[in-house]
Amino acid sequence: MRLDDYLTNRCDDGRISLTEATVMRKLAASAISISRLIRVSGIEADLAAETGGANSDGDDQKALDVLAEEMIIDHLKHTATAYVLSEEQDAPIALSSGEGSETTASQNDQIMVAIDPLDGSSNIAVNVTVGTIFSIMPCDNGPIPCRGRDQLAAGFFTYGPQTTLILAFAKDAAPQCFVLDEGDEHFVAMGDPVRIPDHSNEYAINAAYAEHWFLPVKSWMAEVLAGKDGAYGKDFRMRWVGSMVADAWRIFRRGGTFLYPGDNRKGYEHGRLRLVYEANPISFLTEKAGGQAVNGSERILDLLPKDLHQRTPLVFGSAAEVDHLIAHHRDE
Ligand code: P6P
Repeated sequence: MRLDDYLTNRCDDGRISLTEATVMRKLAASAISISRLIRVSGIEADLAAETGGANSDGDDQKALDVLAEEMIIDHLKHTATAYVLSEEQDAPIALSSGEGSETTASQNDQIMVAIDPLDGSSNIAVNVTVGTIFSIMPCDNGPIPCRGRDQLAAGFFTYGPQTTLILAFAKDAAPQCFVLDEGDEHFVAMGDPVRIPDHSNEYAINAAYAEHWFLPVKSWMAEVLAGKDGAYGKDFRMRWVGSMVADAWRIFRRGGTFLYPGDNRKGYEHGRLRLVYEANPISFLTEKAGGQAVNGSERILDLLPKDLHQRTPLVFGSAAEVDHLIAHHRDE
């Protein structure tokens, strides 16, 4: 089934609003444009070049980061999107209040979209999968991000060997995966709704920071590295792409656990990832898929955002392995 029909069906049975369907269609259209742009960026190297600026993360901003954001905003302009909250901007971007909107959205049907326009963009120059993460939220009282549990929808696109999308709406029982067809025109559903297995033998963490981890993560890792002779009774393998959307896509397709914990490096006490436009969308999808997503001891989706760019430690994936980490936090 094509994404367009998938959205029409959900509109027809009242599970999503016309606004949500329209915004999703526009996000998909922007992703197709970004996918094409990335593929030629290797040819036009200046696209992957740095702009000399930095984003809120302090990351060097790439020309593609800025272009991706511009493409998304241009696509969302004529929808009932009141604000875009972007990793690349210090403050929310107000879009025209639905003027010329393609939907007859009343003021109270307006929504806002939080985006990481190009997650993992430092990998573009070396041809590693990157992606766009999005969170669709209600906009009842201005550009104030809601708790992750109150998102209307969330998902991410990956730009790699395939261009893919994983998406869930609030009333969905599980996320659905899609892949862009060979003509680069339509996202087509991939099999059944997603379920993350409770148990897995694959974890993703940047082990280069091991000496900086806090005790609960060190204890969890010691158990994992003990393999079948340890508490888990099985051996594990490690993956770390350096692009969260790539690690996340693998976890949604075959299970596993992803950890970007806080550590004692300066500025990393709360990890590296952002709550509003990285952790919340990923955690929304994770719980819809039967997995767990925590900051170590608390459910990510319960955290109240206090700042658009606030960081949070993030552990998500197979429920049993995340449970073990929670137990270590409780024990410590
Ligand atoms: P490190 C990319 O910049 C990112 O935000 C995530 O996509 C990725 O998982 C992480 O940072 C990589 O961080 O510290 O391993 O370079």
